[in-house]
Amino acid sequence: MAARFIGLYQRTDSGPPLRSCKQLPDGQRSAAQTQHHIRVCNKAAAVLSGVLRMSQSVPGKLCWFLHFRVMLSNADEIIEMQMRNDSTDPRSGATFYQRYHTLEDIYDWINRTAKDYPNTVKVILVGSSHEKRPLYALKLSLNNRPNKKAMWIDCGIHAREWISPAFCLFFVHYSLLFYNQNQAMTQILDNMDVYVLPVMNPDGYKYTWTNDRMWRKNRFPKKGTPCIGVDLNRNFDANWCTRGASDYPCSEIYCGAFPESEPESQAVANFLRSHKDSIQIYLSIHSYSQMLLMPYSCTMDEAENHSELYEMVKQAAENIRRYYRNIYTYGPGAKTIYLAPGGSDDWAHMLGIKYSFTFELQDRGRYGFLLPPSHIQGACNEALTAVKTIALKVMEKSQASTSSRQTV
Ligand code: 0X9
Ligand code: ZN
Repeated sequence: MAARFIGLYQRTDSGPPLRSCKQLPDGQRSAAQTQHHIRVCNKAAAVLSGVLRMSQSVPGKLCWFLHFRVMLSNADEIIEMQMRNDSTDPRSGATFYQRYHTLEDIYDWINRTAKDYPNTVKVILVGSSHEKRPLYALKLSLNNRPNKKAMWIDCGIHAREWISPAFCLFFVHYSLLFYNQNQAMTQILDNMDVYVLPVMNPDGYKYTWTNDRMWRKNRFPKKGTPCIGVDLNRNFDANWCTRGASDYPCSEIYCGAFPESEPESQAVANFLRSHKDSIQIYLSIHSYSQMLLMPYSCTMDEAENHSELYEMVKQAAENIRRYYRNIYTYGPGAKTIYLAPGGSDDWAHMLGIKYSFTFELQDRGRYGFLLPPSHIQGACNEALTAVKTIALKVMEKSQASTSSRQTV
């Protein structure tokens, strides 16, 4: 049975994490921002990232006092609208890249793109998921220069962050369309290949379209518990499962049985390991909260190239602000957001990919994971600005170091 969402909520207390609560009566779906206080008992449910999730009754007698504020009272309608938007609705003027897409549509799009650009786009099967879905990455290679460096971008580690795969699709489209049109893009693609993995967690993504729009983890069925899924961004070997991750399989930040226990994280880690000499930049796209994060998230320690990374995210945020009047915060993950070990960005950095980042795209909480399709374009443009800023800066640094080596 699909989980139902009756609203987006913000907790106004700082009580313990909710394990149990009761469906709100209809009468309580009142105006946004009004404070509510209710007693809730014997329902498996949770308030996660501002979303009050409901499911069936559970035995036991657990009651909580819940204090909350309604942020979005029509979450179910919004979800339905975003799914309807996938089919070509003649009333909607939105283009393909201004809509969200099902996993099947994304697979079709991958094949179509490779067919349409046979000389520049190659499909690479990097692995497969628990439920045996393929993990396809696209390699964009705009010329055959020898010893080209590369950038890796992955999207959709977290299933419910739909803007993330939407960005990967947009980025590929933009690169192919604007090579030789946009100066920055041309320079970047002349100097580096780009690997784009549009959906790193296909099982989870599929599940958000069919069962539970707020699903985050993969779909690993843990034997001996009713709980499913590992948080792939806690499953990499970077201070794995320390503070900021959980070894409790029902947790949203469950780290898995051991580092890279999951086929999805292992596939990405294997690919990066075998291409680490060419891949210079690692980018992982998430949402939401408008942040440009750099290592480390798994420790409060500073990365050895902290200052150059900080300069890059700062400049990227300044460019977004200048061009789009939108605010992004930036800095090392642990200090900017929270301690979160086992993440792909920290692991890639420790592997030697020194320019490693996580972007948290729009918004700052108004719609959260339910970002309306009409915001896709704006969110993607902002992220693209950050990608360009960082890639150009990295190129500038490598060119400077090559020419200084040549002059010595
Ligand atoms: O907690 C996460 O995995 C990311 N935030 S999200 O809301 N998209 O879940 C932040 C990831 C930052 N980087 C690492 N934790 N390594
Ligand atoms: Zn995420």
